[in-house]
Amino acid sequence: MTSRINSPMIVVSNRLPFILKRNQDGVLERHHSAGGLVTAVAPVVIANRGTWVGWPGIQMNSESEAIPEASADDKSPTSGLKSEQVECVTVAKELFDPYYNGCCNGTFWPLMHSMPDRAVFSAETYDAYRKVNEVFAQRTVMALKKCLAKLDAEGHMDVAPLVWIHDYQLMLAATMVRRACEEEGLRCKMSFFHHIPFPAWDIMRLFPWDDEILEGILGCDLVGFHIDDYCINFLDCCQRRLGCRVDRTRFLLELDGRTIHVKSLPIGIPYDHFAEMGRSAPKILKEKNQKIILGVDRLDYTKGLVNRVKAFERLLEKHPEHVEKVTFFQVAVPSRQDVKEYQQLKEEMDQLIGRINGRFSKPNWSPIRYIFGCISQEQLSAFYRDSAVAIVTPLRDGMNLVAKEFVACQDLSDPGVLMLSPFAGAGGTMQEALIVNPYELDDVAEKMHRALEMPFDERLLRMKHLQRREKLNDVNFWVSSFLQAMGMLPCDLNNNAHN
Ligand code: ADQ
Repeated sequence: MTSRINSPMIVVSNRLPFILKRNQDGVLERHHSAGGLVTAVAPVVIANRGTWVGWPGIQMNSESEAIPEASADDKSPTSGLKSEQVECVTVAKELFDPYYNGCCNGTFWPLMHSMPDRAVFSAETYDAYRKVNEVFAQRTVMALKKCLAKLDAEGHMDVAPLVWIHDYQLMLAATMVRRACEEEGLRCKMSFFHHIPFPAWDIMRLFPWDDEILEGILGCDLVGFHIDDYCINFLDCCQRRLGCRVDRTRFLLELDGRTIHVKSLPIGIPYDHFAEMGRSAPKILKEKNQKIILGVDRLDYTKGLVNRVKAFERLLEKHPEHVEKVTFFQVAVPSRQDVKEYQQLKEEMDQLIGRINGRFSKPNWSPIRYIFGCISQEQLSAFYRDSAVAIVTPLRDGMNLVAKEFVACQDLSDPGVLMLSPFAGAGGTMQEALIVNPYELDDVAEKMHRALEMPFDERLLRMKHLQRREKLNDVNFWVSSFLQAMGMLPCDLNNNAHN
């Protein structure tokens, strides 16, 4: 169901909800970009005459170069998004690199994941971050003005558009937009959703300009995180760094006479879509009685891939009965390959997997199969369904959607087992998973053994509960919970989810 709200929505995210590519003749074409956020939010933008502000993924020829309409055979969720509903942010490469690779991925990503030793603090890249946020804010204000002009022409002077800013790449934009609105007398409601963890005060304070970041986010009326722990960390930082008055029971805080709501809004997946893919995807080929332990992640140091592979090696050492019976299948999606840390991680994985395969392989069996690349959603769903165990063991993760997608694809006639880190946001609610500390390699190995040996009845009981919860708390529920928190939806549209 597409949520109909009374106000147009302006979504602001680093990337547009589709990818732009040039064909051989240099003409721009739209390509589908998969992901639950796009699937859930694009229909709301389309149905409510909204706008999406973002970077198109390529260098445009000029600021005024036209965005193409969707092609006639485009069946993706963004096909109904007209080019006039897209506000394209163009930034020169010299500025974009220090903003994106430098500050977003080199500073905020490790800092927010509580890995400060990996974070680089640089006045230069942070300055680029400020400037790029300013460009996004200007584009957002342009979109807002267009929106208000239409509303005013139709006599809807009482309707305030909703601006929804996404993620750690844009933490300063809200305050910049608010300032412009105050100066120019523009009306809007503003919200921010943070997709990754928010760290504790003693980590956040390491960032030399932490006060600007906190104030930047507080330009909003509603600030959303995946789980309560991140909300509490954020409230704590605002109280201690900015001296805000904070209500820790109702998650409210005050700044300059304004009240800001902080709320946990755990994201879900397009559950029915994955469940259908799980039913229809062709079976994967594997030897009879062979079991698969599956890992699916972007190749990122927060995802705990190295620990996981080492734990699998211990499993083979301690439980040799699994040799030739179990294969560890890891899909690692290339990510941020311009950043040195990510190149080093790739080398480390290549060497580690090469060593373990060299040590344990038999003529007809290798312990680890490793894909460094993307696979189609259909293949991914088949692997989710046909694996005995999914191992989702990030060292830290905002939520983690792979855990949820695995659950949605399960066939209850032979359900798999989910192993999950407590340091993922998902670890807090998916309690029927086998919860395992990714730093404790012996325990990970033992729990792999337990998962592989788990009796059918226990697998079924755990999986039934997991499926029920994820189906109720899907991505559409997430969007309507958000809209309700912004006062955009009546409560009865939002009454059916449980833990
Ligand atoms: P990510 O860090 O990207 O997201 P995650 O939540 O696991 O992490 O999402 C990864 C997505 O990529 C999944 O939807 C998955 O299906 C897809 N994917 C993975 N491997 C793939 C492959 N080989 N081929 C095709 N698709 C693949 C950030 C935060 C998370 C948070 C999300 C949403 O870091 O913590 O859950 O945003 O808020």
